[in-house]
Amino acid sequence: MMSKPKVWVSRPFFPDIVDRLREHFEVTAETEERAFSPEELAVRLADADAAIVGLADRIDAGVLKGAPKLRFVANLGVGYNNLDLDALTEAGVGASNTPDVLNETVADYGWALMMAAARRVGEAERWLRAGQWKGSRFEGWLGADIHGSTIGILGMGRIGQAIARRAVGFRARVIYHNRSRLDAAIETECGATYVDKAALLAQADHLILVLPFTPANRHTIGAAELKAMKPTATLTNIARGGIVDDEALARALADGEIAAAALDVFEGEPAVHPDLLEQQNVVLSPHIASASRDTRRGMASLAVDNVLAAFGHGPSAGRPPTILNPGVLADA
Ligand code: 8YV
Repeated sequence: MMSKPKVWVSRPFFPDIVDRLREHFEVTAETEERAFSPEELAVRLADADAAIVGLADRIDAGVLKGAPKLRFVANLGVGYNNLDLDALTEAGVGASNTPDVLNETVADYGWALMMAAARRVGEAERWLRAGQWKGSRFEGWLGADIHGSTIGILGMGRIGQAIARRAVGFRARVIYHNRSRLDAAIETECGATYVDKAALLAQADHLILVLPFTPANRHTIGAAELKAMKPTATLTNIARGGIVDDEALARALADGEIAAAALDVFEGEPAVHPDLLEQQNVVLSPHIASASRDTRRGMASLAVDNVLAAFGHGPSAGRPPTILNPGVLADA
């Protein structure tokens, strides 16, 4: 009997979903969630035919050198800046991500963070828990309104569009900037107006970042951009750490250049810049925008579907549903 191909699962998740692989694969699943060094990755991938990885697992040419049998890598996330897609394609390895299944959940959380920053939810709770609520001050805890405000979205992909659609009930105006302008019909449906980056920074009462990380996007929001924002504005980052210069942001928050911020992602996470930890007017969240029960199951299931399909199993056998480099399979 031919032995089953081997799949390495880099972190523990929903055992019933991982079990779907067992009929066709020999599964090695890590029991602890942690980051692996390139050397550790190479050891784990040495005889793997497929892998399910996450943001902390950097798969590049060096790691691929130690993984001669690898044919497919499924990433547990829509953002895949942890994968060197060119190197994977070059090595003939297919790769997939988890788009769409998380759009609405991440959009919900973007609003939650933006509203928490605007209305100072975290700060106020910390104050209450510290026993400081001795009486109410009429002019205490003043925040910024969301309703009737101008919401600026930088990066208008599927998640950005889901955020824009939610603005209707708040009677908020939505402006956006993106590498390319959306079709007029989509702009109308999302109720969003295209502006250049300078206008976005100058006009937004609440700026939210939803763009993918590329080396060119590093510190897209730095000291100069923060200075260009309104002193009453909030900034929310649910995209990737590194898009914001966290040190410059901490300074801008301390100096009152903007009113508040909310961050789900950090450059160098899980480490958080110490200057941010000093600031009260920033909501800090441990990269959980997609973490609803249903959505994390949907992402896991999609990753498993991609691996199964890449090896000719399941309803989309031969056509991994969200493959990033389909040419690789066509060439196989
Ligand atoms: C993470 C994300 O993948 O989808 C993305 O790009 O950043 C998240 O959904 C998730 O936190 C699992 O690590």
